[in-house]
Amino acid sequence: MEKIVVANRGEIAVRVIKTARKMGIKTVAVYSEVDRNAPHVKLADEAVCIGPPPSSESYLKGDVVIEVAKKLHADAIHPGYGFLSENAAFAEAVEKNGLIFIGPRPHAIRVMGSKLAAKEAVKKYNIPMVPGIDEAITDVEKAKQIAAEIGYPILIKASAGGGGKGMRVVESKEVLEEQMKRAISEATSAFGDGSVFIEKYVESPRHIEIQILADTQGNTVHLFERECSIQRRHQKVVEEAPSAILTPALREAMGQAAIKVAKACDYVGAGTVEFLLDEKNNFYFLEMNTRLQVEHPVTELITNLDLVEQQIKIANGESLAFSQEDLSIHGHALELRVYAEDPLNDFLPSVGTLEVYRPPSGEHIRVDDGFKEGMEIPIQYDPMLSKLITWGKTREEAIQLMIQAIQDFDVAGVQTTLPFGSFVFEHKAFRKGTFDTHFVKKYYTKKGDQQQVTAAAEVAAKVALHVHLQELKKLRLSK
Ligand code: MV4
Repeated sequence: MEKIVVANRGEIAVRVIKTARKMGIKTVAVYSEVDRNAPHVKLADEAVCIGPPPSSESYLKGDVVIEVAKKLHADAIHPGYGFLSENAAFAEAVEKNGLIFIGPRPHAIRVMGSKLAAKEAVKKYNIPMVPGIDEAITDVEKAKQIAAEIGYPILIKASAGGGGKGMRVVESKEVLEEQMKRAISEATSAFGDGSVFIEKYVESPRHIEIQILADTQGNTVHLFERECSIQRRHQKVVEEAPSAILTPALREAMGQAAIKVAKACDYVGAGTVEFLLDEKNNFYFLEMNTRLQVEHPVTELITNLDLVEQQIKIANGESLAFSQEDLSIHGHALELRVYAEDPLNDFLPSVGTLEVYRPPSGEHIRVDDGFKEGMEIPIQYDPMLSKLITWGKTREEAIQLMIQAIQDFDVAGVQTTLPFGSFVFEHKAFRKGTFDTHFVKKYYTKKGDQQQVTAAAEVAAKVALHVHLQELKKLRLSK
């Protein structure tokens, strides 16, 4: 592989380009009109403008990206995450044009893109799944019958869904019909596919996912778990590896289940198998993400592997250079997603110019970003500014370093989720590891956050006063 097109923008485009360079592979950036001066454009060996700012007219234009790759004689396309990364038709078109798609085969993307198809595929592999049905349902009476069998509360899910869209909790049979109709209509308008199914609702789950790698020779390994329970409205904010609560036995069981899920769809490349973990530590397969994920760095820091490098080697037909026995967990890693959002204003995007942007640096601090000071934050895309990642020999060390790194991160011009990060990492429940997916809803109030801001301001005022008085003293003494 000599040249790859990076079909993405922002931090992940920068991330992919850096590894390609390390491997001596040339890179081509594609960009929209609003990204002309973006870091990924400057970093790549070549860059091609592919259209106007809206994603639908630029970063989602698969045919245009393929044209660029052919014209510039690239060998492969790395899709990053989002945009074209989980588009089976795109992966297929890439292959048909004689190029390499750095990711799984179209078949795996297609199967895992449908929750019902995914359930069907893993059925014969004995993977624990939440009690429920594995086919689309439209008949309300039949739904009531099934719900009575599994017991309320139940959850109605859209087969094509993602990010919680088309999902409805149903507490009793009286509201089932209404909720089912809503789920179907939501799924139809959001995905053009109104297929819904029913599962037992797991009330206080943790979200644990397993990273896997599979080569074209049939070797599949897992790279342990990431804990992603700290999220708000299906948007992850904090991730860590390993989880604070998995035992070696549970880790091994989940790892083996993840490998079986990967085998069930003939997976190739880097992928992630999502599980729910209930209060009794039962785990259930949810879905598989057929891409490199935003939170992959925490896995890199505990395994000392470069996942983009692994993706490229696998796409190049190389077999994995290690087996499961060679892998182990080193220390603990945390990631905070720094969004240009205002935590005091319901996390609404905070638009504007990055007047000040000075990320922290130092040993065991990693910042993955795609912005520079002075840049305007385009409103057309995801408002994630950067990922702040820390590593420690222990979880406690990683947390302390993270709290320090957040304080040292200077951003002005827009509001960010940095103070929200401090709230999480200082929280007792987080420190103890006793949290689930309801953490933010349960503990985070604007008032609490404002109190923290006020407390910090008070400390700052006291320090300023103290310094001022010292200066006065010095002045008097020097007279
Ligand atoms: C669930 C669940 C409880 N019970 N399924 C949310 C998005 C999709 N990936 C699956 N999701 C869930 N499925 C059953 N049977 C709770 C969630 C869920 C969730 C899962 C992972 C991370 C955060 C979440 C937040 C709310 C609900």
